Amino acid sequence: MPTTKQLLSSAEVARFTAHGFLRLDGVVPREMNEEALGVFAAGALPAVPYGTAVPVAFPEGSFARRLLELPAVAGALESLVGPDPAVDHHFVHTRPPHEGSAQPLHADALIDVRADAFDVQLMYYPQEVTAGMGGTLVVPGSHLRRINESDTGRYQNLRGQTRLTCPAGTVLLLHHGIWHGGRRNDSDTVRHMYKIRFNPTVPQVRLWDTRDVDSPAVREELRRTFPWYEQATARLEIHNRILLWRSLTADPGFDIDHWATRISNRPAAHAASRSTV
Ligand SMILES: O=C(O)CCC(=O)C(=O)O
Repeated sequence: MPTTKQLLSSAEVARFTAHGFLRLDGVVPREMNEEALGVFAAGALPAVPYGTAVPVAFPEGSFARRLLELPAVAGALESLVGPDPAVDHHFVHTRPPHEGSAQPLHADALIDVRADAFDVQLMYYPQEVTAGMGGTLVVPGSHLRRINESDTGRYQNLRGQTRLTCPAGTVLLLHHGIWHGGRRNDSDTVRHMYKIRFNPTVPQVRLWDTRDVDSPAVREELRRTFPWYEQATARLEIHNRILLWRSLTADPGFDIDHWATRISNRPAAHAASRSTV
């Protein structure tokens, strides 16, 4: 049945599962981008207690609520974190012109070992971000490599990292574990990025348009490796994605090249549990 919401496809969710982020270029209209710059410059965002429901955090008609109601944003968010997520926190990150130093590479999380749930972070850029403005650095495929917040700060550059340049009105949706950092703003322009972190309130299972769930594109996305991966450890990254995909699709048999099946095969344990029934 065709969906009226702009939900993501399975291939797009698989891409998110492999990359750890999804990019929606220029989805916010120009008038809203102009309005945002005024709202952010005035520091006029309300304080939101952790775990507040979206309608309470952002009343109808507020800037944030309208941002979240844009069909492309609403559909992608619902596909990843589900309907009615809670707002963990929100913040406007402002990089002043010629600020002199970059933010160290980090993840916005302590070691987080959840294998079947994740928070989604929305990053919204109301201006065009040029190379000189120090766009957000993201390390694709880093989100499932569990780290402790800023312990990655000693890494200066990793092969395959991306430094965001984008048109005004771009939104990124990121897995909470992604390694990222604000780069140094060498331009004459203040750069704003508005971030909202969302906690799921429902199991993150088949929340998107699953009509293409068996398409070869899904496996192609999940197999992807990134230039900074070690030769062997790359397999662990794919293994972790398999586990996440099993959980997201409620398909405990999903596998790539038998990797997860092989290392979870414990016939003796199964036989013992059968004999106690
Ligand atoms: O300023 C940026 O581009 C990124 C900042 C950020 O995500 C953070 O401080 O956690």
